[in-house]
Amino acid sequence: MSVETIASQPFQDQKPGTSGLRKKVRVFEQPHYLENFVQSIFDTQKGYQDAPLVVGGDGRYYNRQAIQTILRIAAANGCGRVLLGRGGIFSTPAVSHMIRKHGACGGIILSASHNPGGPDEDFGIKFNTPNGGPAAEKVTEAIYTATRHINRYHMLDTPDIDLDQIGIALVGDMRVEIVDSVCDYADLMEQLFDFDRIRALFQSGFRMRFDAMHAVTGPYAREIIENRLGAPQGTVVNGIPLEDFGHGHPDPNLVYAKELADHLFGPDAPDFGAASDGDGDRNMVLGRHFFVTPSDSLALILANADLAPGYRSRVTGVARSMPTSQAADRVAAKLGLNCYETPTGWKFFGNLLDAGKITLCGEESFGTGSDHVREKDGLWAVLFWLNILAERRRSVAEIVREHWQNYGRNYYTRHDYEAVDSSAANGLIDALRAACATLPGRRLGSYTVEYADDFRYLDPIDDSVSEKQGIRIGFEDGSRIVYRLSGTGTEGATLRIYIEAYEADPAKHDLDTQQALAELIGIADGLAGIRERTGRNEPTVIT
Ligand code: VG1
Ligand code: CO
Repeated sequence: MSVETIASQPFQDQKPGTSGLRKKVRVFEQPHYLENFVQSIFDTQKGYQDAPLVVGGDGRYYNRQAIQTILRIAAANGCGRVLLGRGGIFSTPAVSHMIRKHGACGGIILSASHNPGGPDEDFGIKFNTPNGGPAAEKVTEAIYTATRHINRYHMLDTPDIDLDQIGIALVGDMRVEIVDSVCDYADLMEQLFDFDRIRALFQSGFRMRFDAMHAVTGPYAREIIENRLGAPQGTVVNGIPLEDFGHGHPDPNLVYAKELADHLFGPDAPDFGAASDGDGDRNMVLGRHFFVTPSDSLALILANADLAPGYRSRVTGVARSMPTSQAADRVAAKLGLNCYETPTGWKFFGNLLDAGKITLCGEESFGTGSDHVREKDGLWAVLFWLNILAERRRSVAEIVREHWQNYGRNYYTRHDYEAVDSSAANGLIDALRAACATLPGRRLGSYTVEYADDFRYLDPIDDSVSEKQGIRIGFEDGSRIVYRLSGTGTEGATLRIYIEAYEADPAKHDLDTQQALAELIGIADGLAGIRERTGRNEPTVIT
């Protein structure tokens, strides 16, 4: 088997964002584009000669082709062994688990997460390190630097292998073990949660709908929720992964998972509803006629963690990304647990999890997880909720309202302006950054600014510093406005504005969120000059 060394040259735009390299499929299809990035991983990482490499993706368009390319490059670089999910499928949390369970040198995940798939849509590639988590900034920087200097890549000239046959295939001398994508992950879930109690819950007539959005979690949810937990067939809907997600947008929120939301707010609503995203790491949780915000979900899981066997008496602390509401902080304070604020993106939780400083973590963007893997985990969050519901036997709405009574309610919303002109978006953030120094002490409507800064994170474990992580404006009563630009979009810039207000009084816990936050929303618009700078009159998506 001959190794070909193919002359190449750098592309200018292979910088990984919040969650890996994400571009249009058309960009990835350019000659040498994917090859350069994959070679840059092998040029900068170690250990692949001895330990296995895990490979899999969310099944979107270009997944299969990319995998064949990756295998040929891996083999040519001397990688000895690959663990590949059947059909090229692995959810992101399942890859993380496989890396950890099999002592792998890392993993390559093919996904653009919640972004649409198809020939004219998005694709993505991400490298995870031996701890199972997304590569830390210094690793992604090294890969990026390598892409800027690359002048060749190594590749084997071999035929495609059959990705659908469980067993062992050879690419040159490299062993490709094609394994069941679901089994190991489902076993892990069974160790963490009380499956007997959840089974009894379903036997008692409890009804749920899980919407897999034609993305990667379909096979996982069917095996766990229907087969192992005994929920009726049909509990999982849209369960077959499709290359274009059935023309959908596999983003589990009230806008893109509208079918599920309508069902949960409709006349025949079941007790519980949930959805996951393209690669299975996000979750949305709904009760009958009730939406649980991701920030509240994190706080509530923390407050109820003792109900799940895998977490009983062992939670050390929690971390949330900076724009996530401070609801979890209140629980941590009351329970005397560690609490950390990190920049957006799961990679920042890795060190805290590895060091045992935290057990649970989450983001406002429908991401929740724990130390069981090093990624956020959609189905895990759904199972945690099922475990809580199975123990408490009360409705989702009752459980959340009671939580607010105990801890107060953090009203929370995110306004996204998508595909904004990049220089206008950068100008807006630059102007806010410049204004930060003048804001403290200023009165804006009924609010007084306490602090204003561009968030800078000092990692408490390895002392690395991440600058410019978003503009935070904190008010004296604990309310906040946060502005940042997305690092996952593939068209222009996406401006995200996060708004939060705390309400202790239970008599005021039933307001409409947008109304409760109306004054702060007006302040946020005014401070940033959104209309003038972006030409937009309203957000593209309100969550
Ligand atoms: C978004 C979210 C962020 C999340 C990231 C990856 O990033 O805001 O919280 O970690 O997506 O999620 P940004 O930079 O667009 O705001 V996904 O489900 O890749 O796995
Ligand atoms: Co995702």
